[in-house]
Amino acid sequence: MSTELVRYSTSGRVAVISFANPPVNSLGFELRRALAAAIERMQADAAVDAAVLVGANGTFSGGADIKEFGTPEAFRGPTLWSLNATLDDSTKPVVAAIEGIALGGGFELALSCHHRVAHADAKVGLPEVKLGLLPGAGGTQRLPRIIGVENALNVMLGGEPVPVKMFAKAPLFDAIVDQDVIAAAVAVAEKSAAARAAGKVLPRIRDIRVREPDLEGVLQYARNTAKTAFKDYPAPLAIIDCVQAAATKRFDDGLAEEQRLFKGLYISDVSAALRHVFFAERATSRVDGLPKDVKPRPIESVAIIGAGTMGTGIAINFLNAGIRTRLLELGQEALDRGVARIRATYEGQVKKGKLDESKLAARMALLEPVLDYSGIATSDLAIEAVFEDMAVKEKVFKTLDATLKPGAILATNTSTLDVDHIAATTQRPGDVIGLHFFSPANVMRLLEVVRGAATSPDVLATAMALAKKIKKTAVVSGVCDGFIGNRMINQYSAQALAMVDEGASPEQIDQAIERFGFAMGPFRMSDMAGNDIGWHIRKRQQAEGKLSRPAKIADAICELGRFGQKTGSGWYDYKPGDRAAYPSPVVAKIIDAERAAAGRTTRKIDAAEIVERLVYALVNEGARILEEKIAQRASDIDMVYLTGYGFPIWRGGPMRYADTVGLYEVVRRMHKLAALPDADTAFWTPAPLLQRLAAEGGSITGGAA
Ligand code: 3H9
Repeated sequence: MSTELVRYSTSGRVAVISFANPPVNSLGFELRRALAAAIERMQADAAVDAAVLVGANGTFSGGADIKEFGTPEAFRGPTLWSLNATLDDSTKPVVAAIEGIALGGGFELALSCHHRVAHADAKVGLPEVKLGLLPGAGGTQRLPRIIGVENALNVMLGGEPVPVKMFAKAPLFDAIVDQDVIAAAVAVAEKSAAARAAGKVLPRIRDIRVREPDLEGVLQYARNTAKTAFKDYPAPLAIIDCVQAAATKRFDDGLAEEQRLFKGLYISDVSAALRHVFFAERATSRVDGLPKDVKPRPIESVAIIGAGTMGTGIAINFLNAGIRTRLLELGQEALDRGVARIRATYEGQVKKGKLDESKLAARMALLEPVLDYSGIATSDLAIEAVFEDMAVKEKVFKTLDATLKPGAILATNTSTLDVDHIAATTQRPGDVIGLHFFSPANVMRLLEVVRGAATSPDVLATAMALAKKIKKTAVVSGVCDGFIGNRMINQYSAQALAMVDEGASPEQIDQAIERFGFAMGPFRMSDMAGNDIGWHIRKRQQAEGKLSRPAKIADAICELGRFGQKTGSGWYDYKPGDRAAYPSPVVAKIIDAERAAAGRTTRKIDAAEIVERLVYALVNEGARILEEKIAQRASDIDMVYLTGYGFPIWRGGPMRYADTVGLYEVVRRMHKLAALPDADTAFWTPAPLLQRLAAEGGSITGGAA
């Protein structure tokens, strides 16, 4: 196997060692072993004086094999550490020839070579921080030596791939070329071998001394920034510690410090969670049951029905992606308002320097305001974003069905309604799909793609491909009330409301869950989204006989017109021009009155209970959603919560969090919650899937707990 991974050839007296491990040449055990063997062969090969290391298929390497992390293979020798040490010990010069990307351990391998030659379009970087790690194969020690402390900190704390051209002035690269990188690297290798033959010492980054006159100041600034910007992440501070070691200790001591800190991060919950997110993000695009040969339909023009906040937000996504977009509204005034809202969004971006005037003009030129359905007849896709009411949606879909050309896809942006019912109102249920955008639709990354019972495979494939084009994280959901995200949030909100009934204040609840890491607690979130939305849903559920728990306090607040930020008051009070939420005496009075009317004895609810009840409400419903196959996999549920609901990314999402706690413990705590005064025992019955996995000692996300 190892011979397939590495190809050894020669160019004159230079060995060209080409390595491959598609798709990104990650440095898994087999490849490391093959590379180590090739370097040894080169050392012993009397016919060569130097070597070039090059990644096959136009890319150097994406770094250590993240799939190996958490398995014994990750550190099975030869490790990256020993591979780099072999290069340090090499008596012949080795040149890294970099095309495409050299990231993480891949870049660290290149830094261990004596020389580096890069293609002008290549990018290098140390993205370990995004996985909750630090560059653990010498990166924290070598990079400050070659590009300086401040630049190295920026690369390592930012984690983004950096175009090599940014380093044109640093001694990082011997050459940056537009053409044949291997030929250029061979030339550098020959020159270096000749210099060595003439008695010159081989250049090694490890032998350079770090020079930073204001080391203390630079490190202090970095630490202060890291403490505020990444408060729940341990990796950035560890990176700064390593850089300090690079600047103050001998190379080998610095390397030992780097390894020690790397190992600590490697076994941390935060890193395990972030690694889970890395794969979860990529797994969302895999759709079960979709034939391999299915072809997405071409989408050249899109129509959005409804020019309200949601419709215009959705339109912006397509305009940004360069897709012709028709915006339909039946009244001129509402249409004008919608167009003005889109323009104002772009103008805001121009003001902030995020967009230039020419792009603004180009995007607005793609927008076609339309007052009549006949104006959208030739669109390839129509997305309805009208009022959340089945009768209204039915009417829209009947009209769309009658107007749009055959083969056009009809999508609904409903957040709760039955997509199958909507599809059944048309003559083309196979062409109907749910595209549930989250507000603000031009900002939020999440898109729930709702697969109806009749949705055709190519319609689903089209939606997934289009989501990628408009840079959304698309998660496939089956049909149910609220789909994945809102169905779960209903349970979470129910617990939040129940805790207010039982004795907690909205601000206590918000603070507890925000300390856990949520971007916003349930009451602040409801005030932002609009309390009338939940009120409207509760009324519908009541009418359908589906309202399991009345929410008297929430209803009373809405009856006063306290819909949230947009009306200047909600669960909290707001001041004009200020988004800060102030505890409301009016709400406190309503709460007291409702508690008294219900004859309740209240109790103090501590932060730990608040967090458990909110998060386990999500977990339990998530498990049900998984059992019912509404979600394809637990990690999809996590992506919904990370990209749509402000769940702390470093906890990996609700399902991953449950695995971190341990499912046995989660179930045990649910039984405890069921035994509390006023508890809804049915609510806290663990989903059968959770019970089974807890009994088996299993995990729900499939990863190591
Ligand atoms: C490290 O190096 C630690 C060392 O410092 C110390 C060690 C001691 N491993 O993103 P894509 C897969 S930590 C395994 O869709 P793109 C990915 O899962 C590592 N697999 O493509 C996907 O698989 P699938 C530091 C990897 O073109 C496929 O490749 N390195 C790895 O949009 C395509 O990926 C990083 O953190 C990997 N390292 O972007 C780099 N990388 O098709 C992480 C990718 O089955 N990777 N895969 O879903 C990236 O940033 C992007 O994937 C990359 C390509 C820019 C490389």
